[in-house]
Amino acid sequence: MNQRSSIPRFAIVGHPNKGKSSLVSTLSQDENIAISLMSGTTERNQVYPMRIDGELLYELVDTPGFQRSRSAMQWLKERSSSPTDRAEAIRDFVNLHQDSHTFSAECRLLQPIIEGSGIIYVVDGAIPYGKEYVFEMDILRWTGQPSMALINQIGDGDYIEEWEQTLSQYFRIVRTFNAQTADFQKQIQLLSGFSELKESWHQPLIRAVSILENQRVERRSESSMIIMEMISQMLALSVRRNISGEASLFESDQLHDELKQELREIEQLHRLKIEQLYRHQNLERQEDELSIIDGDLFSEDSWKLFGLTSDQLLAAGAIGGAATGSTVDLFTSGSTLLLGTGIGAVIGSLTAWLGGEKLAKSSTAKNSAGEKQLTVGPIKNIQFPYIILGRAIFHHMTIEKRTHAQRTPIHLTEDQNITKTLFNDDRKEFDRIFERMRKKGADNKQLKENLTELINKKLLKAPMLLSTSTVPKQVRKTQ
Ligand SMILES: Nc1nc2c(ncn2[C@@H]2O[C@H](COP(=O)(O)OP(=O)(O)O)[C@@H](O)[C@H]2O)c(=O)[nH]1
Ligand SMILES: [Mg+2]
Repeated sequence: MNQRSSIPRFAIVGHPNKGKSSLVSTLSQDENIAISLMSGTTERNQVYPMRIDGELLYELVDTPGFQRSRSAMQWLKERSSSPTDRAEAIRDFVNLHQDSHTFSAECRLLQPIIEGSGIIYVVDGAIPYGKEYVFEMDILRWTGQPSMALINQIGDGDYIEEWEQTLSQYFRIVRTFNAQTADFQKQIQLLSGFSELKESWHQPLIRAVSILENQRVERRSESSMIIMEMISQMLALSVRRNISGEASLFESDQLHDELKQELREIEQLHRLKIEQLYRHQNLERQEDELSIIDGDLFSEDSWKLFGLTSDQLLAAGAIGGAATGSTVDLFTSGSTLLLGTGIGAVIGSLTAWLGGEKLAKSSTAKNSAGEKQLTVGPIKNIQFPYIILGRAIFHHMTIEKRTHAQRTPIHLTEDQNITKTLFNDDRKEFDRIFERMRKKGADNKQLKENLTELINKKLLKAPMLLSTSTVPKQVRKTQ
């Protein structure tokens, strides 16, 4: 057997609009496959390879779906006289109708199956079984190729049991599978199911599963580094400019804006890195729907969403208090500039909790050339690393669980308890690292390594910590 023929290939077939292309997108991690309510979006067969690190694991053939299964079946029945010549009848059918308009959809979807592809038959579990499906299932059965049926529930209706009963008469394996939201485990289970369909697929698909599992671990560990780098950069960031004489309020304001802008850019850049790592290159972002995850790092929502409870703030304030004081206030009155406008209320209450600690301080000093400089930052606020880390973890979690069939903009549900839940168990460890970063500088190699490790653990646990009550549907396997 040559290398190519041992690569499992699956033809995804079924009625139009049942989520075939969605399934292909999810299983090939390809966001560029057209998914649409309009029938006929997939007009030709298209082969989508699933590759990881250049290795081809399996291939999926997206087909247009059946159009005239009833008349096709009629033709086949007239042609075949016994079960032994059915596969041949299918081949004849394709050869004869290849160029005709009438059965173009049927010919296209049968072609890869004749050539040895496995069959994945997709139905919509939200609508009831109808007689017209029987022709499709019969045709597929006649090909004699290994097959599996997937019930993809697109709407609210629930006819899953009815479908299971029917499908199990035609397919050896029947499963529910939401093509758009299937989590990693569900995808792995599906591939393992495929591996049972044909002996020569077993090894390659078991290998595919283990490569996918590795990919997941590696992506998390790379993400931890990306997030750590982001935090380290943000915690170390300060901006400065030369001034003559006393700094004006205007100059100070400008520098604060500059700091804020640079922090936002750092966050954006690292988010993009994580999205790219997960092969989400073109995430659609509708700003109004992205009020929080894509929202402003300095918006009130961010502070609330990833902010600590007042108890936690008080506790953390005791540690944080000792870490500050290295910067000199610009204004003799002792009032320090606060970052930006519009977050006054939040900052106000934070400062109250923190006993006067400010977000970013301004200071003046002379540089080595003897020039007077105004500096804003770095931000020493004890709350700050938790905000940026909380946002990063939630963003990562959203990206990690997002299938490539999902095309709606990403958004977060508002949950005031996210940070509390996220850092409930190991808050002290993070506190220690952040405190030392404030003292030693955020670029310390050892601290960065420790932080990466902690983040890595957190990325693994975050989905459990933040899980809602939605438990994925049980796998239903009929045989
Ligand atoms: N809610 C939901 N919608 C889905 C799911 N799968 C497909 N759809 C929607 O159904 C329509 C058709 O999907 P598509 O994958 O293009 O189906 P195909 O015609 O069989 O290839 C699109 O509007 C999808 O957004 C699913 O699992 N859940
Ligand atoms: Mg399609």
